Amino acid sequence: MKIADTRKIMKKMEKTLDPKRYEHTLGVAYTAASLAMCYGVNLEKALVAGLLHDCAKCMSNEKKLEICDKHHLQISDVERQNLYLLHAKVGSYIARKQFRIVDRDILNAILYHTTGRPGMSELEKIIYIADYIEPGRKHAPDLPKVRKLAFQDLNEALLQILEDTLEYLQGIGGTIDPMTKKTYDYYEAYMQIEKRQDD
Ligand code: DGI
Ligand code: FE
Ligand code: FE
Repeated sequence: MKIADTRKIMKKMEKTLDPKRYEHTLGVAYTAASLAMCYGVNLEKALVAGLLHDCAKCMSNEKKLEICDKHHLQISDVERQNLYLLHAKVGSYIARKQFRIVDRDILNAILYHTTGRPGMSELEKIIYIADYIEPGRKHAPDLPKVRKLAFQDLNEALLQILEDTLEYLQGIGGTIDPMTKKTYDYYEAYMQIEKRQDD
């Protein structure tokens, strides 16, 4: 069964998002599709999650807060201090309600695309990584290295991005979401264990 009408989602995103965000969205969708090909993950799911991951990005803070309030989506302290973080939670909600996505993995990939989470699925990792490495991204450190790594080892790429993100946030004095830190700690330990098993 078809998961969703990707062309319809694309048209809707073109209307909802500003041109730069739409370009980024296409970049993420096609990068996610390439990673899905590389790792044998469902291609259509990667495309749909990529297309919808920032569907709430161009929404005003008031509107995001209103949706959270109306539909009882819990807002954490860090989210309240950094309202842009809410676009992931609200985006996942919109994907379910407005785009009728029922696939839990796609909804989680949208929900955790900004912070990650411990024990991410392959699809969640792919969206998290594609968001960071898509061709339109210019400013992150180590981009050529991370882009190559993404097609060699999903977990290594994930850990590198988490490390760079934490460093960036510390540098600008941004509040670190406990989930971002938890995800980093989890994959840092996970990779240590994996390396020890290789010895
Ligand atoms: O929506 P995008 O810009 O495409 O990407 P995104 O949803 O991954 O958001 C990226 C921004 O989120 C980037 O500036 C880093 C920030 N971010 C990631 N983790 C945290 C965070 N910001 C805060 N305050 N705390 C976090 O833990
Ligand atoms: Fe985002
Ligand atoms: Fe994004």
